Amino acid sequence: MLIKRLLQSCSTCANNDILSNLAPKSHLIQFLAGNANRGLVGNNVLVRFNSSFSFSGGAGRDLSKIERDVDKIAERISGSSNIVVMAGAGLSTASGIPDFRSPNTGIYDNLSKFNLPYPEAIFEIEYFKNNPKPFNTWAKEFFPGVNYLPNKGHYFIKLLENEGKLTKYYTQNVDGLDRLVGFKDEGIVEAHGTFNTASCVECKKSYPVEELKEKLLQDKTPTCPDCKGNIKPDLVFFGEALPKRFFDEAEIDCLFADLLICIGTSLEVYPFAGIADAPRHDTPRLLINYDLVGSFGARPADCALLGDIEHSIDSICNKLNWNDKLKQMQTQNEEKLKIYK
Ligand code: CNA
Repeated sequence: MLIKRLLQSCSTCANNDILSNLAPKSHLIQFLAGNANRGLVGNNVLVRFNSSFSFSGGAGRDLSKIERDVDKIAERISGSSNIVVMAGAGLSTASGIPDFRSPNTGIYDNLSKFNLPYPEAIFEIEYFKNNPKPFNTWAKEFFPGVNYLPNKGHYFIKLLENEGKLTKYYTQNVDGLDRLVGFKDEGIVEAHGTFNTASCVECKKSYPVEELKEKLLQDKTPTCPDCKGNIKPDLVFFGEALPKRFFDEAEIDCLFADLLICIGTSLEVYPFAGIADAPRHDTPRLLINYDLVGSFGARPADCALLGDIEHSIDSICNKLNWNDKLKQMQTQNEEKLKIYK
């Protein structure tokens, strides 16, 4: 939809170039970069859309029209070499990290002790400036490298990269588990930020992340030595801008993708969720999630494995004969992680 909109706003010449695949990639990059602040992924601050208002939910979803045969899905993966993966909190629930919205286990259902005015307030910048305690308590538990290990889902995405099939991995997660399976800067866009750096929310001065971690683990509230503003890790809160790389790279990666895989997200948080709609209309899209989300089911080449993510990954790997490779990667990496602990 975004690409269509871009094509409509593009000159006839460039439009024809794109459609006939003759446009040099550099020309497209320039064109898209100039338009990056428009369109579905173009709202550059983090917002949550209620699904009833979302661009993509609702009409057009039809489970009977979605390919769900794992043999066919494995064939698509096998035949693809420019895969874009987008992931959300559901990818990490098998590691023990709760997502936002799952009933009973999700973070939003377990916030009553903080007396928040509404659940999302815990990740809202204006709320944090006045009351950092709820977020700091959450961050103490989920600081990367403290309590949790990557699971099969993370290793599967890394295996796609090792097999030369992955264009890029876009994640909303801030738990750092992707880094623990070996993703380096060039292969991953952490669209909602990272725990690797920290800064003052008022004067923006950077703050040593080890010091932040130490204070949070001791239940202290770190403040800026200069202006006394509250310190937070550089995660993107609701109301804050996403990193520039997200806008520079997501649309172009999706335009050239031959498969989009969407794992463990409710597709309710924008602009990240817009990635799902950014590939060409006939580009295959695979959803791996408990439930049908976003616009999945509305396009001709949509497919889905609905159910537990690790179970779905097992069945794909079975078909691709990747189970041994994945197991070996996991075992070797976990040995390494033990050494570094
Ligand atoms: P969400 O809105 O909570 O959606 C998660 C989705 O995953 C839902 O559709 C669930 O049904 C599905 N799901 C959960 N577990 C499984 C499973 N085992 N198998 C199959 N499906 C499953 O989370 P989103 O990521 O869509 O929301 C975006 C927010 C959440 C981003 O801003 C993240 O930064 C934020 N978040 C991140 C983490 C993390 O880093 N691990 C944890 C919690 C929240």
